Amino acid sequence: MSGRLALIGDIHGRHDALTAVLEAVRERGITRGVCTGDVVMRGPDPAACIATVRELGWPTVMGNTDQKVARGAPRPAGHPASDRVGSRSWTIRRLTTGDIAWLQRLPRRVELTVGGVRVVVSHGQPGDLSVIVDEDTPADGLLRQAAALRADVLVVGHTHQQMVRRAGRALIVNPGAIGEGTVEDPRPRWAWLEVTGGGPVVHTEVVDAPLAPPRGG
Ligand SMILES: [Mn+2]
Repeated sequence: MSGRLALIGDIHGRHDALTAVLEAVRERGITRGVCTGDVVMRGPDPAACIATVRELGWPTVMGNTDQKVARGAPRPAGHPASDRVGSRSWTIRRLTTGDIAWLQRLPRRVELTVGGVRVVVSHGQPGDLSVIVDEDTPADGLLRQAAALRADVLVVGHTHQQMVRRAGRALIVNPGAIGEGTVEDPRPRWAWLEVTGGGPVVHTEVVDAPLAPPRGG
């Protein structure tokens, strides 16, 4: 049993970065993938990002910024928060009702199998999409969660930090952010899962693309 799965997420309305990453995915010949959410907000191209992710058809979980935008009810035009590029209200105004409905329908969790390996995807900690999973998350807690979900690989987003950790026999992976890198390095990041006879292996990737620095938060 074998297979490969692209891991992308935290796109944050940056279609230039998304395009650069999907080109890198294509160059690897990978056709299957999942998205850890935060498709929109803060970047300038929310509608294009939704269109591209919908067209990919890859399972996508809801991120905290997707959830904020999915609530709808933007502030009135002319309000300072409405005019700021990438704000919640600004983002909502650039989306169709179909886009908003798509965001509202995003699941909190996605489960799939790649080459016999069970993969579970959640934006944050499974059960709470805003709770961070990172290098400091206690291993025993991760171990319990992975066991409860029967996950061989748990894929998360939210921190924007690329991470591959082991918790017992499970791998805990954050592919990093496409649209909002770290202050030190704003280049778009992604990862891919490879399943061979030896079990699951995660490869982390950085794309050399000239992108604006992150705006934090
Ligand atoms: Mn994010």
